[in-house]
Amino acid sequence: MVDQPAHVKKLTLDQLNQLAEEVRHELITKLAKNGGHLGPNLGVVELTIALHYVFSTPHDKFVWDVSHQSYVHKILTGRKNRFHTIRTTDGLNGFSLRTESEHDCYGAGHAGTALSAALGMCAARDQKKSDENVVCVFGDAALTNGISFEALNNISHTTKKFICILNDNEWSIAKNVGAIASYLNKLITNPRYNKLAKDLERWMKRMPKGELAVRLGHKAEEAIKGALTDVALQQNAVNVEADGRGGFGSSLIFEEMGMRYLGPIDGHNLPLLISCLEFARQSEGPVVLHVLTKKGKGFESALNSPEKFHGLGPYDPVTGATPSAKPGTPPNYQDVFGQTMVKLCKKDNSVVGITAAMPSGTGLKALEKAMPERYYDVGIAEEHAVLFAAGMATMGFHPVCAIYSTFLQRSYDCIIHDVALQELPVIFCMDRAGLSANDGPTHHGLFDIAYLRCVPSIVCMAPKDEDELVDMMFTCTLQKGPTFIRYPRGAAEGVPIKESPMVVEIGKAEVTRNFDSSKGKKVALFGLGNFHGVAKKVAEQLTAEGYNCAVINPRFTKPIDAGTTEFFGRAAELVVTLEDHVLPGGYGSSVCELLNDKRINTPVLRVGWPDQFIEHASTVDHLRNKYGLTAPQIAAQIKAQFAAAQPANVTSLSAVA
Ligand SMILES: Cc1ncc(C[n+]2csc(CCOP(=O)(O)OP(=O)(O)O)c2C)c(N)n1
Repeated sequence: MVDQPAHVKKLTLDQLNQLAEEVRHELITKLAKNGGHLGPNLGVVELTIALHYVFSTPHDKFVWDVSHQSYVHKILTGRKNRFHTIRTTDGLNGFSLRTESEHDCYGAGHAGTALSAALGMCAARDQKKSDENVVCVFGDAALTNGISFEALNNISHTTKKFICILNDNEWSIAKNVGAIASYLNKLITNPRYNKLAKDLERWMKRMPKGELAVRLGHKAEEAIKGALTDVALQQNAVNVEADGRGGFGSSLIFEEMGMRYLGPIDGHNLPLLISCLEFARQSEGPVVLHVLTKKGKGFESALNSPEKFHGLGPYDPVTGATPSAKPGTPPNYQDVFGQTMVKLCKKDNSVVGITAAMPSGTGLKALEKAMPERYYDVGIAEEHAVLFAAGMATMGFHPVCAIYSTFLQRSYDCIIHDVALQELPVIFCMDRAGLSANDGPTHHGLFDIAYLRCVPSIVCMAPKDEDELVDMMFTCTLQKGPTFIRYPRGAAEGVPIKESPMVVEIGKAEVTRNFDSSKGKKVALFGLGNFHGVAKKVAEQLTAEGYNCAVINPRFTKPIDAGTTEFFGRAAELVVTLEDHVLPGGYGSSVCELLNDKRINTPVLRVGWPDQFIEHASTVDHLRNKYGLTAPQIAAQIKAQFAAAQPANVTSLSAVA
């Protein structure tokens, strides 16, 4: 079994090609049950094998951007036996994870981080005067990210030895967009930039009898020459005027940044990849190797539908068919969002939709289809998306930024400095607020209430169901300042959506169940967003056990409803807050602050995620159960609160230490 880099190095070219076949089979068959990032990984099979052939991890460092394409690396670094567990409870993580393997030198999940992190490693190596090779693999879409350019700007000033691999498959999750995508296309098709063939040929000729060819067998040398000729022929056939402006531009951006550009090369040609990587390894000065790959290579359905197969749930490993939703399944929040955007845009000319490379994930694709002129995909550029929205808002628009809670973290300064400070009516729709169970900690949206709660003058909401989401979206379009709506991943509650949305009064909670006249202990349950449903279940159980429960749908995390909170704070014997968010700084914290400010002593039980990074798991239910967030577990906690003895009268520090 080939499952260690050392094994890869011993293989002949034929065996390496066979390994590529086997790895593809492993990816296609093992991911079928639970899903995963199939397409991107099928695209980097040869590249990853070649990397492990030429370099030696963990001594050498591979830094994968986003790292959703690191499955092949996992298979080749001792994790083949556990590969079928990927993205499931107690299984492998779907991204690089430092704690998972010594071969994962850097963790990721968000795009655009690899170049900077890898450059930091190079600087550390140079400081230490050690000799590790640092290889950074980043996608053509990750290159649209601002941080990538901040790193590129810095590389040649910082180190002499840095190997970047631009894995260009022309796709982000959707088709890559923007000027950088067009630029890369020019590089691929412009014969003037075909520098690799000359460089590489010269280098190969210098090798005594072709060292590489000796190792891989003579076929390798022929294959390399063949591939080089292919590249040259393909490029020569292209019209140099093809960009429509009399040429292809005048300079190579990477070379202007002080890096040596090699490419473009066929990223599925193993001997060519190996020789280029060997060449890059001995190069003096930072190098960018431009590798052309096909997302989904080796699986017809994935090749035909790169967007669907970028990341998906279970599928048929032969046909690629995915199961259709069971009849009666509620719509996903993202789809309700997308359809509502179309309706709002039709009614209100000031509304536009903005996505940062996530048209299908956010549901904004519906707007792209229905009203493309009101839709903007700005690439993987969340900061830019927010600033762009701010600019539009200054001109009377209500831009809707559809950005996952976790990715919006990156736009924090833009939210404060550009949107909030200028009181601009940008609307933020934060999907995946809460858990993204099989992705794990890089993708859970568990911090947004806390990071937004301290920003002055903004309004933040969380709907209890899809009908309220629509009401809230409509309400946001009527506001004069920034508004935020958080809602979870996946299926909504299955409630009917009203024909016409209603305005939600800002800062007003909804009491969905009041205390009754019974003599039971009074518990006020403030269930935020999707935890409103949990609060209702807790109330049902406790009521059956003789408690007197009220349930409140807070709707707003900023401003919270002071009147309703104060009323129930005074009326109840125990206040319980429930939220799909970390406890520190969350909604429960704001309730505690308010009750404290009003000198109300009613105890508060805060229910939410603990102060730690939550791991990945097969399902949300598994994690809720593990962390005590199911209705019966919460009911038990509430009963324990009443049963708990009064705190001792503390007179010395050591009594509490
Ligand atoms: C900051 C951030 N925004 C959005 C995403 C969602 N996302 C994951 S992969 C991806 C596309 C990456 O495309 P590319 O870098 O070209 O790599 P490929 O999948 O094509 O190999 C996107 C948008 C993310 N991971 N991080």
